[in-house]
Amino acid sequence: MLGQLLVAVLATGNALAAPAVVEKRQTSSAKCTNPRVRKAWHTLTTSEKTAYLDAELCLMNKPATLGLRGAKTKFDELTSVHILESEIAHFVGAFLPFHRLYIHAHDVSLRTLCNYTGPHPYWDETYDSPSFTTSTLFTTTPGFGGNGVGSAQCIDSGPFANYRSVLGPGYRISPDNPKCITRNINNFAATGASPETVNGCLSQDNWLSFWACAEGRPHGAGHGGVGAEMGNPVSSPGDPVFYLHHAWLDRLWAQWQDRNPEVRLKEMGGNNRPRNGFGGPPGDGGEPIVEGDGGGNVTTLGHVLHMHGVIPDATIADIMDTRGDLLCFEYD
Ligand SMILES: *[C@@H]1O[C@H](CO)[C@@H](O)[C@H](O)[C@H]1NC(C)=O
Ligand SMILES: *[C@@H]1O[C@H](CO)[C@@H](O)[C@H](O)[C@H]1NC(C)=O
Ligand SMILES: [Cu+2]
Repeated sequence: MLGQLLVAVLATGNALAAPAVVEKRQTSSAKCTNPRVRKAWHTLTTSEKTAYLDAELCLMNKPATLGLRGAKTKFDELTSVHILESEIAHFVGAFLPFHRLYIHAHDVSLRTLCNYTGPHPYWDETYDSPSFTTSTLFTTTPGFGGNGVGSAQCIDSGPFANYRSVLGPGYRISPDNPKCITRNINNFAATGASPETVNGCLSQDNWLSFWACAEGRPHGAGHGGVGAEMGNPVSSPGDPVFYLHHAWLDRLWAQWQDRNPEVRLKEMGGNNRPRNGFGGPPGDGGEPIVEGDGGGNVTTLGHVLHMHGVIPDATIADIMDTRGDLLCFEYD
């Protein structure tokens, strides 16, 4: 069923500039006959960029409905899901699976709550490496606005300059002191997204080594390179750039899977609890629960990914194939 590969070799004069996928599979799913295509931000038209930013603003203007700790808006609720799950969603086997479903929850929210019909964009950090400071993300033409300013590091340009949230940094909730979106954009971590680094991850031959590679320097690139809120492992989705960073990391996994789909669409493993501790949310009933691995501490395809009502929970098996029934998307 996965036997038929549509091989489309990308013609390129520069191998380093194109660590991209070289083959597109047909979908193996009965329901997913026409997958949505996720595209790189820098390739979107001005009107596509504006439509995406407007849809994000729409989530920021919709009141919360799920009663998740502290959340005031639908945008906050997504951040809350990440805060609640952060302890068992990082440095664990479910790291990439959790974030795949989580970015999908963001995409579904944009489409169902805000009538968004465009592609979920990703930040092609390889394209911008080694200079994140000159990325087309951090503009107003249109874009996500620029760097933080002053000692508070608040962004003061772009569509999200006026957004305030009571969530973060970290597990903190400040009902009386909602805070701005902060950034401290820098190029120190940008080499973690270099073509050499990314190709090094893509050439790993098993899941455990691929995951370790991906969660290392490529994952650290966007978080460290945007800095401030994005540098916080718990509350980083408070900066909407998060969703483009993690879509890019998810694309890396999808590209790696596409190199050997028969094996890699089923290949899972890793520990369920972070090895060196992560610190959990304060005792307010929101502690994350590891479920679906038969009580073991090894991550399996049965592992349940919790979305706290934003979208239904799903197992890792449900999200292994982006072109499967549940997700039904692919990367360009
Ligand atoms: C989305 O479309 C529906 C149906 O046309 C409309 O009722 C609703 O107001 C729209 N929502 C937004 C946020 O634009
Ligand atoms: C649990 O996971 C840790 C970390 O991966 C591993 O070292 C340990 O052997 C596991 N314990 C059991 C009982 O499987
Ligand atoms: Cu995360």
